[in-house]
Amino acid sequence: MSGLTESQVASFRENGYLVIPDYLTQAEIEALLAETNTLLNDFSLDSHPLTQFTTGDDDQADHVGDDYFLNSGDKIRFFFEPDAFTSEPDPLTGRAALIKPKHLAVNKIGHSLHTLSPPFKSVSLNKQNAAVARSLGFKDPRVLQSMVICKQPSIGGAVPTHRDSEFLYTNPPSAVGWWYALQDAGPGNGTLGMWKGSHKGRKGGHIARRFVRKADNKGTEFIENDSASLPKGMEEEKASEPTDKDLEILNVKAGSLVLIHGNVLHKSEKNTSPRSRYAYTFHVIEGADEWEYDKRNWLQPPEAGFSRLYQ
Ligand SMILES: O=C(O)CCC(=O)C(=O)O
Repeated sequence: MSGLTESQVASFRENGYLVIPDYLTQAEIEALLAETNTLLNDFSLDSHPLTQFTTGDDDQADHVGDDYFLNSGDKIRFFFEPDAFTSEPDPLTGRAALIKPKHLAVNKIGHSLHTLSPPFKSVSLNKQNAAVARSLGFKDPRVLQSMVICKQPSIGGAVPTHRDSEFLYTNPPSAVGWWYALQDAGPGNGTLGMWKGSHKGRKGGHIARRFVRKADNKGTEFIENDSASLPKGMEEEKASEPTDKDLEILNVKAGSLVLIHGNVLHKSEKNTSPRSRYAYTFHVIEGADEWEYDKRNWLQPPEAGFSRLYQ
């Protein structure tokens, strides 16, 4: 199985991301969309805590702090769009109520599709991805935090600017995101915006803050990072702070893979269009001994450890 070409690796190292069109076959795209629709239609609201998902900074971080979220690392769970609810609580239940059918109200499904859903597992833990990881220099790549991000028509929430290693921190940083467009994603329906080269540098690319579980395990917060903030081998690379002229708004077709360096700054806007923007993403971290997975990360490994990509 061939991995990335030399020029693809060079482009990833230079820009901090790489778009590979037609990475998934049409049959794979259809199988993943069918599975997504089945999951969205079949899950039950009966015992659902109606957890809303925001990746917002600071004051919103508590919203992703309930047990339903914190214990979802080895499960398939459903997180709602904040804009899918009434603004006032229902007088009978005392809770905000859904104003959309549930399949149009979900922000994301996560976080272990790569182990629990056969179609998602087969596009995650496979030889092609192992070859890509080898090209990127991984010694013992481990897969974690898989999810479908739905970006529902007109209410699909924005994802604020962040670096993935802030959330899945190893010391030193090693995360890379695999992001598959399951539908066309472009300006208008909440596609990815990437700051070219922002993974590098004395300032620009540093992991300066981290998203962690609070000490009492009740909720999450951002803290200052006082451990290594750049991946091995990048310590000497210098670049200036990213500016908006470095921002590329991706326009990608369904089936494209976007590889996202864990230190690169990126975001996505709210989907205000009538077209959904389903994407499947998982992350890879270095599992070899010299990289320590942080015990305060929101997602902790299952007993058997995170899924190996090299078999
Ligand atoms: O799919 C999106 O809108 C954002 C994804 C993202 O930022 C991530 O997976 O790190």
